Amino acid sequence: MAWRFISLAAVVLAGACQAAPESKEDTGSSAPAECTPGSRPRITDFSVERGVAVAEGPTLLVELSATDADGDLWTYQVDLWFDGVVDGAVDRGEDNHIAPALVTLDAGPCGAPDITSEIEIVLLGDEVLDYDTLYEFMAVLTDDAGLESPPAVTTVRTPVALEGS
Ligand SMILES: [Ca+2]
Ligand SMILES: [Ca+2]
Repeated sequence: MAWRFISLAAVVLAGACQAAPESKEDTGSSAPAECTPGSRPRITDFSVERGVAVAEGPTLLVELSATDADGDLWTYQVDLWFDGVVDGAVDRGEDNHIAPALVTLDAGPCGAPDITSEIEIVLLGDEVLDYDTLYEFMAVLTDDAGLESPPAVTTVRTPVALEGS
């Protein structure tokens, strides 16, 4: 189906390549030896806010932070779903799914334990997301190993239509 919006992803990587200064006293090299694959990522912060108006229409700004003990968020994907019923849950359907592109960071295995992602959604029309309407959004983050985070849910009221649109 043709989506009436576009998505842009940007990322700020925090805490990359910092060996956790835990008690184990290795000499020499650091993090990788402690990095055991297989932990699920966890979303630590998730918000959807009204963004700005660009030429194509008003935008929503999705901000999401996540952490993963095994540091494999150097490649990850954020999937979003939305619905209009604020009940703390959103079905994983196809018609209510927004799938921004995969994000790949310049960090080696185990080098990306914490990420913050900003995704801008441009509302190009009212066929998918109505203007000036309260929606519930759910995010699920998938790490490099394909492990999914537990879902995070938030709400946002979409912007009003631009003049003349
Ligand atoms: Ca992981
Ligand atoms: Ca819901």
